[in-house]
Amino acid sequence: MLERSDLAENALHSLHDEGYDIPFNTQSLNADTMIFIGGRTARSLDGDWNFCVDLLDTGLRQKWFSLTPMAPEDRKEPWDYDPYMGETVPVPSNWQMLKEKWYFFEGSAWYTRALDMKALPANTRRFLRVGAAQYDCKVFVNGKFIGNHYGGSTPFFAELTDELIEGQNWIMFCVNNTRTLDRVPMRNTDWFNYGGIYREVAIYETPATVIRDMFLYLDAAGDIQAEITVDGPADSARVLIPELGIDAIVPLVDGHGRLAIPASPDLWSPDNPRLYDVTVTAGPDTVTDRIGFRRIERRGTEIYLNGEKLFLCGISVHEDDETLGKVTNEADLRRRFADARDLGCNFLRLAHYPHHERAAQIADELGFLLWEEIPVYWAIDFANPATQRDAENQLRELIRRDRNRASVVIWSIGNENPDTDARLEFMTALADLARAEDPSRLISAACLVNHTKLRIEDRLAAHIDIIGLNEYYGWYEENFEELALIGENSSPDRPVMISETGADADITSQGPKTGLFSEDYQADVYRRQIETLQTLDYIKGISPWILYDFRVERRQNIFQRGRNRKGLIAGDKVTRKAAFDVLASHYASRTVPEDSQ
Ligand code: GCB
Repeated sequence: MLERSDLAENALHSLHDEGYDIPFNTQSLNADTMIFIGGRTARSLDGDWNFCVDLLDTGLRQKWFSLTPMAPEDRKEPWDYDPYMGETVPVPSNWQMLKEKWYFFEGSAWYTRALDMKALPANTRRFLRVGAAQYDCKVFVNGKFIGNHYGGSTPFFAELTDELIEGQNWIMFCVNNTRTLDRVPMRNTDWFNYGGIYREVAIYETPATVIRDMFLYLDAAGDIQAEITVDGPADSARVLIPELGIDAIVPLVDGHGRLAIPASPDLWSPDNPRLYDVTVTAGPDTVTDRIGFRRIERRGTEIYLNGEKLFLCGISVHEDDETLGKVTNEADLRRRFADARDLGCNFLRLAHYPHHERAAQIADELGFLLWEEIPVYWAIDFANPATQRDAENQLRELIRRDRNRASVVIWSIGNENPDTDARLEFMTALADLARAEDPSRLISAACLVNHTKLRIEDRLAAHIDIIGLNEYYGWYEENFEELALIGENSSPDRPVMISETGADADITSQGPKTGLFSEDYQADVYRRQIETLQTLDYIKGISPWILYDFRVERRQNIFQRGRNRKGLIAGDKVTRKAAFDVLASHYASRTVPEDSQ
């Protein structure tokens, strides 16, 4: 047993120490270590990585990361795991999708691969980027602990300038997807707890002066605000938008600078998804992006896009696939938008956590509006400062990743959380943080209805711009008439959107022909919902639940069989259910100009 070796200071201590993971929970890889990657060349580390599941955290207890690569015949001790040889898995992937015996595995898993590097050129830095790892990811390079990241769906970076050597290096990740009481989300969710490194991993080389962040948006006065953050010596940054004739110098103080640039861009909208090439240079570093400029506001109970009233014809989506799990790709994302287009949508709710960054890039290009969300879902340890730090960091990482995307119009800070004092304080801080990070978008959350008093009642509503409401009249709430009563009893002072509604339908041969879980029943719920919601004039959008059926552990009746079947399209992402057409014809009727009705 490795506990005898000099890797462990004391054999028995390492067997008995239950604080073994504390040194590896620094959360030092966070929003502050991000760099801007638009226009940079990535060296992909995707592909086969050595892999081992580690239910008991033996690897952290025994410090597997400090084992030195050695031929088996030269070893003096019997290693309990060999990071350098054995089974491999592809990255990105979720281990649940690779082997049946890993389907319900929750715990740590180790990923290891070699990386050959050339000598570090002068004045160069190196950064590792992981697109997403669910949930806690500890990074080790050449036997050294570099830091860890909390949050299953946002990217993180580790600077490796001083760590990578010329020749062969070893990168190791310990990824843990255990559901715990202090995490965001907590232990109980209505989606599958996928594990692993499921988005791309890459190395970036930058000059010594690196542009960490750039954020361009149209402000209320009609100027383009440019905010730049640079790490390294540079007095100014240059912003170029050739098609707008913009060539502006942003002075930097302590690496930060902001400038209002007068401009008259052709405004981005779903009908006119106009994007501009933007280049930012600071000293030797240059980054690029394609950015659309638009204004989203709320006044009274209305939402305005570029000064025009807006109704959000939406659909909610999870990041889930029958064979890939949470891994997505270009074709999968484009199919999603094509289906949303067929439905007549101008809006998608990307629930319940940050989706792959390509989603918003494609939405920018195709002209869809987006709601993006962090997984402050159901119960959260709202009174715990560590949980709050985690939620705030995930929100910051999401906003910094996507705040140049014109398509993203709403940051959602939570879903169906109980209205306690601790929650109000926690979520008000999130709303404030979102506004501080980004004044150019609206804030929402799925709020609560008082089902006894039959009215919208949630103290959080006063702190957000759009009141999201998840309601399942016709499904969980059987008395359908109450939906109209909630409408009559509520007089919100800001826009409301139905952020979820729907019903399950199992359209396989095992599904019922009538009643709950039948295709007809689902279609009928949609008909009745549409009829009732049309009468409530403060409702400014709907995004029913959900585009595709998705995998979830907690649904195990004979029709669900491990799936939430509220999709308008089955889990094959091809077979449309009758409710698809019901919603499509409603959205088609809404797009007829009012004066021709
Ligand atoms: C909800 C949740 C969503 C569930 C959905 C359902 O209210 O926000 O995550 O999947 O209901 O199907 O019950």
